[in-house]
Amino acid sequence: MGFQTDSIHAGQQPDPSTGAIMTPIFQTSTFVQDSIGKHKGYEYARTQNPTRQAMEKNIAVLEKGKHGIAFASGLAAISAIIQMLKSGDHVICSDNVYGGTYRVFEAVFKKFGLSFSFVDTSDIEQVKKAFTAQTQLIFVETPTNPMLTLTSLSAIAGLAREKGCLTVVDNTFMSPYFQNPLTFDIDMVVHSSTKYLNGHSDVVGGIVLTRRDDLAEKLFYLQNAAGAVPGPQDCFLILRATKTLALRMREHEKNALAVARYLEKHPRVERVYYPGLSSHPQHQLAREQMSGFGGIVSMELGSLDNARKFAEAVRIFSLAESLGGVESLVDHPAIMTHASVPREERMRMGLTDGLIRLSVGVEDEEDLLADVEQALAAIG
Ligand code: P1T
Repeated sequence: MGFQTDSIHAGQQPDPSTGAIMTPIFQTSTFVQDSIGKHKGYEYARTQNPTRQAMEKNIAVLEKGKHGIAFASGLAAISAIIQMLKSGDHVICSDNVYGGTYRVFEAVFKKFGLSFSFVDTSDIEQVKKAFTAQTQLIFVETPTNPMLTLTSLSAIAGLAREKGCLTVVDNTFMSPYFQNPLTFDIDMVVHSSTKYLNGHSDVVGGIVLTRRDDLAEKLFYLQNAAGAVPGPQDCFLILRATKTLALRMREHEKNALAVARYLEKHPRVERVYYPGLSSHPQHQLAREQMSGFGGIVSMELGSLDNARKFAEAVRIFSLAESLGGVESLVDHPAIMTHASVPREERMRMGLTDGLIRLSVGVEDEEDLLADVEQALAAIG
């Protein structure tokens, strides 16, 4: 089936007891059993919930996977992946990941004897060098948040096969509509479904997708055993939202490309980061492994003062953390989303105090361009 047909139908059937075309919100914590140990496949709502299962199956199909395992947030999903490891294991991670991902690895999991090397995974030689005898996992964000740097999916998958370790790609920025890492032989994909999958800035959620039965079994075990599950209403909202994912992503991309092209010509903007621009150093790789370029554009405004003036002047864009909703947002990564990354690390990656990240929404293109124009003029 095509992506849009799957997004509307996969994982869902009319409710057998009523014919309701939409999967009901099974707002229940437990399920009545016919006799001791005799039940309809549902025992307790941390373990199984029909609304959650429909959402998991739907997104598994969209990511060209077999299993979806949902969590209460993107970070809960990432944490479940790390919980598959044991004390002493080593993880190689992209140096520019979401600040919260960096923080949970460094401030939480390190205490349990795991170690993490943050390297520029866009350079496969650096990944090779980071291997130790204990390396069990490579965690890649591509494109990265917020520098929009790409890592070659086939290079990472090939190296991991050679070395016998697992691979994870955080595909939050592209959504399953523009990139499917599992088709490149990546073992697991993770999403903050808070972002494009839900798309309406009213749910926090996360999900892991995989083709491998052995990994799914471990993740379902951790979902129940550690218990960071999403509630049924949030699952319903995400399931509703994926029906329009393709439509939204096409509009996000159209507007983002228009904004990026406008910014590229503006004298106040020192640099624009967007994989859809031919000036992006990895534009060719973007064309090879993604079917589009997404809705996030970052730009260098030269100083914190300029960034602050821009963020205060926007009228349609709102200054807020998060991304991927239908409404446009502005983020200042250094002080907001990536504050937990040490300053030297940030500077090395170009994540400066003058960097602004735009999550370009699906409002009218001309209104967004006019807003950006007047906000840049406010810099003076
Ligand atoms: O917020 P949560 O649902 O827990 O997801 C964490 C997460 C994971 N991966 C990526 C690539 C992300 O961007 C995020 C969350 N990011 C933001 C809140 C942000 O504004 O960048």
